[in-house]
Amino acid sequence: AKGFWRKVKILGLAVSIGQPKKGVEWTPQILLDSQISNLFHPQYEADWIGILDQQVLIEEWKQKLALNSPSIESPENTLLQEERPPKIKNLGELNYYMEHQYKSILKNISSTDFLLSIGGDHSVASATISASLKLQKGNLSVIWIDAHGDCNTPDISPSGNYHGMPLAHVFGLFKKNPFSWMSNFLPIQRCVQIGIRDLDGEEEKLMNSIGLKYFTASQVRNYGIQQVIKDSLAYVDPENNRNIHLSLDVDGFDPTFVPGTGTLAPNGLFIEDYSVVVDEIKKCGERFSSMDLVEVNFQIEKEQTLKAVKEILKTTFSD
Ligand code: B3U
Ligand code: MN
Ligand code: MN
Repeated sequence: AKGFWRKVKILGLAVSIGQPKKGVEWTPQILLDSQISNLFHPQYEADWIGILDQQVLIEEWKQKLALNSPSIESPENTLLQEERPPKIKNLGELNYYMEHQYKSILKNISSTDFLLSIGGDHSVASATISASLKLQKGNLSVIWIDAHGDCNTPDISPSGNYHGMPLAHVFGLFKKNPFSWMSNFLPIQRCVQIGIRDLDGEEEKLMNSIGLKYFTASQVRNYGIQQVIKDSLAYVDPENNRNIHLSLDVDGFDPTFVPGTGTLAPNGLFIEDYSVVVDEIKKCGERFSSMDLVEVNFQIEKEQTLKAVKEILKTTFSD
């Protein structure tokens, strides 16, 4: 839009403990070093708030644990550890990390800034969405691009990896909320997913039973992306008055476009699809208020993936 000016605050989320593969935690520093904000149209004034480093925060968490009583954290996990794997792997560490993330967003971002969170794995989304709900006084809808549902609960997750659960968590579907700082939840009808093509059995049943709206990658091909994003926005923002958060898991893209990600799923989206999505969301103007860019793993593949990430950012922050 002409004459549109926006402050973009970039928060690096160097965290990988929501899933088993190393590499995603180095992405924020690599993108900071590649001076990604030079790709943005001058109408966006971009600044890095900083990078939250899991190594530093986990060390801090361990020190606090040692100082306090040994039984302070995650009693559920320690009790059950012998019998079966924990329901959420690295629960104590994730809780500590994401509480910092949540508080850092509330401290550094105003409701008129655009927040760009760069992960890291997709775990971070429950905290970015929870913080954005708080900042926008509950007035928030979410467009979630992913090959996966990320809608497992601890009871049904086949892996125990939290990056497959953040959406179920932020919907308030966990039997018991393990994160005491998290108190803002997203109504299920304020979210739509696009690009879905790899769901777990129980997860799919849950998504269907709660009436979560999603478009599979094959539906995108059948209906066309323009129709899909128009329907999606009409569904989550029927009166054109909600703030929009875009949670972009790069495994939503086709592996030939983004090969550097931990869980590849064939037949995904391309930059042409994304460009249509973002153009449509940008019609919301300042109500397009935040975005996650997650699951980028340059350790798995760097050359094409860095090229792809630059194209994604350039497309997002064009005029
Ligand atoms: N649904 C599986 C796998 C998975 C979720 N998200 C990604 N992979 N990237 C799980 O572990 O919950
Ligand atoms: Mn995914
Ligand atoms: Mn995901």
